[in-house]
Amino acid sequence: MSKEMKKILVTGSVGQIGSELTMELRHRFGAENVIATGRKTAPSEKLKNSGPFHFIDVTKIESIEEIVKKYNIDTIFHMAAILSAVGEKNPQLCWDVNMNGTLNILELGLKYDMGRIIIPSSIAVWGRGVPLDNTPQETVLKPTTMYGVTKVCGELLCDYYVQRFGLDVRGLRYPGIISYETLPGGGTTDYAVAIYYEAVDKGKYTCFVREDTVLPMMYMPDCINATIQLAEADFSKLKHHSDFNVAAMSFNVKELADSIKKYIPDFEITYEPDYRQEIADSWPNSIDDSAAREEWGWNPEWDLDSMTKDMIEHLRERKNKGNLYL
Ligand code: AKB
Repeated sequence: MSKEMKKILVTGSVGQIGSELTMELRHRFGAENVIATGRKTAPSEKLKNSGPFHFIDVTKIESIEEIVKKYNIDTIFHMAAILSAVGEKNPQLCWDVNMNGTLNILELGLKYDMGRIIIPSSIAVWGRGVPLDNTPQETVLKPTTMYGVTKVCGELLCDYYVQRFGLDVRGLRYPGIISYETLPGGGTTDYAVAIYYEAVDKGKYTCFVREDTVLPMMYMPDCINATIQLAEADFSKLKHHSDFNVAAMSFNVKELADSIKKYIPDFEITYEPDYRQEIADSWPNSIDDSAAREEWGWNPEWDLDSMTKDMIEHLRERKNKGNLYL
């Protein structure tokens, strides 16, 4: 049986997923038991005022270790990472943060006999030579971005710590995540979030990938559920560990824009593809997540239209209060 999660550390808690994950973990496990950390960006008032927050640098093991010792941490959600688009601008930084950060977390997991560690992966693990539709769980992993390279290495490293040292490490391959609380930073799938903000703000959007670009996507409530559900799964029942495919929906940009037009009929979209098109083209259209469904009961709830309705309602509410971009 897996050990209980009593004192949880979240790295990257100021980021798009980390910020909402931290709030949900605080809600479920007690605010004082979830220690939020970030590197540079100031936390929102909500994050800062709801529980402990510290600045750390995941590339420096002593900076993480100080927090691990101070709070007697037994569980880590390691969300800090450099994403694909920024990673292509600065591949060395991407390697440093993603690989050394992951290694430091795993080493501390061993040293402090931690109960469980969650380290996410991404659809960026795929590249040339995979079927683009319903991409299988087990297949060749040949990414063409540094971010993808670090995610493949990260999965292998995590699985090595599971097999070699018996450390409880779990991870899932996130698709593009869409949300309205915190803007994503530096990813290729960021257009699928920006389009909603600009639609509500200005009624138009210029997209940096073509209209026929299809990628797997997921709404944030499903993403948070998937992450916590995998964290709570019985470790002894898992056949995979650090590389679960998880899918929710797939659509091209035209379908996304058409879904928005149901709520904002005058919405206009134009296309100016840039270097991120090539990254998007190297990733699958849709993925087979039957292993996640079988091993820990994964079952997404949101589809494109229910997500669009919810996104637009929340963003309109924010715009009316004068804080669309927070
Ligand atoms: C990115 O676009 O880099 C991320 C991801 C799919 O991991 N959102």
